[in-house]
Amino acid sequence: MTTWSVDTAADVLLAAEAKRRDRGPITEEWPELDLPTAYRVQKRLIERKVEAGETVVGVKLGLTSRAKQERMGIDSPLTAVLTDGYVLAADEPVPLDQLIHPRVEPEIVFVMGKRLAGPGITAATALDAVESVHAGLEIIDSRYTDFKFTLPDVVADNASSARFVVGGKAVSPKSLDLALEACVLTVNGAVTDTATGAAVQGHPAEALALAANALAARGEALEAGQIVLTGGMTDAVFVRAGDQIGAEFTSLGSVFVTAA
Ligand code: OOG
Ligand code: MG
Repeated sequence: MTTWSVDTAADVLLAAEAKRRDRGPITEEWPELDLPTAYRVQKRLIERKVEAGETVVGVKLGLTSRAKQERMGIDSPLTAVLTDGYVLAADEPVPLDQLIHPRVEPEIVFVMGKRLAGPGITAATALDAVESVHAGLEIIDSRYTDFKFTLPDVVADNASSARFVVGGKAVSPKSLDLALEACVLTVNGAVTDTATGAAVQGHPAEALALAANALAARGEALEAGQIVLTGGMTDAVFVRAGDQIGAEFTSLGSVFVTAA
């Protein structure tokens, strides 16, 4: 029997990640895990990673597209924290031997030029704080069996974060309409899904504004230099040994990951 608290929940999730052992939703054992408490668990989990030597490099949004919301059965966006421990270099294979059941999703990524602090941030103000826009792929790996969770469960699990890749091409946010930016998701060269930036809250800058405002409610802000993953544009695809998965964009360039 686990005596649940913010600390034990963070430790249980970190152990599941380290041991590659998935588990049932924490809310089944600890129904008191509500959304504010879940964000405290997420914060504690990140504090532990920082104590272990990792550095916070940004923020991610999750469940910002209808494709993701329908697949996961949760219709409300969330935020999570990115550390350098999640960074996968462009030429590095997906470390299948360190992950439970990884899935890959295409994302539009922002690098912040200025600090962005809510409340009251609009998409226009948000975009004004962006330095550059990039193609991205996120590798998610829920610590919950079969990716089955409630909103507080997934928030506590730092939104299934595992790895992410940011494309090397930097595009000015002023030079393109991100709602119309198209993305083709490929697995071993075959198209599996397509979307435009409008899939993400109508416009990825709306997702960025949402993040700034949600963070403000918890006394936090986006800092200059931080990376922001705006959320999967399509449903995620499982990655298996030998796969090459690509996100190919109209103007943002392409990113690929391979699994050895
Ligand atoms: C939760 C993570 C969601 C996104 O981009 O929507 C996420 C999950 O799907 O396991 O990263
Ligand atoms: Mg994602």
